[in-house]
This record gives sequence, structure tokens and C-alpha cells, in this order.
Amino acid sequence: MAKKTLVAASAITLSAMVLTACGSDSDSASGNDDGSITMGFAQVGAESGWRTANTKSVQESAEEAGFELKFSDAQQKQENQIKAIRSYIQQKVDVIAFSPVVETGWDAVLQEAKRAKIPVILTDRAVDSEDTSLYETFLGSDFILEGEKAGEWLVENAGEMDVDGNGAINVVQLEGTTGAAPALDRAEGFASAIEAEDTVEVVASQTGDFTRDGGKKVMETFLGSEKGIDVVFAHNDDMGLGAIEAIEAAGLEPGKDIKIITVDAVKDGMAALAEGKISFIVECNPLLGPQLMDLAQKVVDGEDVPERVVTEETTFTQEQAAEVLADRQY
Ligand code: GZL
Ligand code: ZN
Repeated sequence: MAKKTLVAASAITLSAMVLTACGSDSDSASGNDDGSITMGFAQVGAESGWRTANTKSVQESAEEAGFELKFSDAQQKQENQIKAIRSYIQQKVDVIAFSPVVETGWDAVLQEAKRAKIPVILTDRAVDSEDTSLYETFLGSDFILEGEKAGEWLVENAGEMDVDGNGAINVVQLEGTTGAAPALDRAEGFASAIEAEDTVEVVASQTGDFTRDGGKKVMETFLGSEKGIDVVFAHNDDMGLGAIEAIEAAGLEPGKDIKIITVDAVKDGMAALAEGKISFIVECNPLLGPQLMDLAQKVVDGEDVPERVVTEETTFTQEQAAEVLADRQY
């Protein structure tokens, strides 16, 4: 008898505690007693060095800002990101932030967040929704500009890019994830920058899904199917590093027999640039955490925020990489 009463009593206490926590009168929707913010972050995955650095920046910045962070890794699957966003809506977080793995297919779940009065911040990648009321702001890079920077460098250095001397600069392109904003926009920017240079042509283009293994496999295919490859344009360092493995396995010397241009400037990419295997890298800054938390605080406080916050980033030649490699944070 005593045992039963004890169990019943503790069950009542427990449920009362849970009720109290949820019922507290703090001003934040998520019911944090100290009014601190609870953020739900739906990350793309862990596909690249860039993504790892981005995740670390978000998690460390949330800690720094005293936010409660709910974090999910979607393994690059949109349905997992949508599930995570729905769970954040159920949990009544104060703000949702995510990097949409692809541009399309977000309107329904963003409408649900809007109906639940939970503000959404887009980070890193964009969505193609016409209705910009579905999110408060976009924080990330200008991917078209990144593609243009890569193409402009190639055109400026065309004299050294026709490696096989046949008068044509044949480029193979390793695309990022199909349908992802950085893949679509980097390809667009690169194509526009090389358009006027009629010796430069993209002779083959295929997705390597932003992974090292994907880049290696696609490069192996290209080495078998394409004659006279002079240049590889890879939408991120990881696919460029995979291409290096394939090029070396084919008995060719990356940086000499085939020039490689990539985007990101993560440590492994910068090391390959410094040692001459990669020829040029366009930086894409993953350290979005501090700006994200600052924007989230403003959004939750009902302050105005800019529609779009573009991150600062630069480019690196082999000489520049050798100079800064030791100081790179990621
Ligand atoms: C770009 C980001 C891309 C990186 C890749 O902002 O979305 O995804 O360039 C990463 O390395 O996988
Ligand atoms: Zn050539």
C-alpha cells in the first residue's frame, strides 16, 4: 500500500513540475523562466568541411549568447529538415533558423511556422518562395558573385590555363547538390564570367553533391569520357579534393596537368592550394553563428532587421594561401 501511494505521489509531483515549467509566465514563447531564447536550428547535414565549421559556429555562438539551442542534422535530406522544423513548431521554440538543402518545397512548412507565430531566419542557403513574409531575413553569401569570381580569375589567367596547348581551355564542372542555391548560383555566376572568353568552354558538368567522395567519383568518370581536360571548377573544396585523388590515381599531376579552381577555403582546401595542387579558391564564409544569434535576438525582440545580410569573404591565390594557412580558424 505504502509503495503505491509513494509512486502516485511522486507522479503527481512530477506532473505538477512539468505543468509549472510550461505554465511559467515568462515572456518567451518557449516558457524559459529567465526569458532566454530557445532556437530550433535545422542543419543540412555534415557533408563537408564547410558544414562542420558552420555547425561549430552556430553551436558555439548559441552557447555564447545564452540561447537554448535545439539542433538537428538532416543528412542532406529535405524531408528530415521539414520534420525537424515541424518538431520545433510543436515545441513552441522562440525562433527557427535553417539552411535549406534545396531551394524549392518550403512554402507549406514555412506557412505552418507563420501560423504558429514563430519567426524563421534563413542562413547560408536560400529558398525560392515568392512570399518573403515567410521568413524574417536571409544571412549568407552571394553565391552568384562567388561563381563570377572563379570565372573571372580563370579568364584573367587564360594564358596559363590551356594546359594541353590545343588552343581550347576545356573545363569540367563538379556541381554542388542538385537544386541547392550555391550549386545553381555558382554555376550561373561562373558561366556569365567566362561567356565573353570564347576559348573557355564547360565541356562536362555533373553533381558531386558537395562531398569528397562525390567529387572523386565524378572526376573518375570525366577522366574516362573527356579528352583534353585543362581545368576543373568544383563548387566546393571537398569535391575539389576528391578530384585531386582521382587525378593522381590516373597518374596525372593536379596543378600541373589539370588546374583546379574551388569555392569555400576550408583548411584542407587551403593546404592543397598552398602546395600547388589547387590553383585558386573563392572563400565562402561558414562562420555565421555570431550574426545569426544577433539577428535572432532582434527578431524575437520585435526589432527591424535587414531583409538580407551578406557575409564578408575574399579569394586566395597559392601565394596568399601559404601566408595565411597557419592562422585559418577552420
Ligand atoms: C555554401 C554552403 C555549401 C558549401 C559546401 O554556403 O551551403 O554547402 O560551399 C557545403 O561546402 O556543403
Ligand atoms: Zn586545352
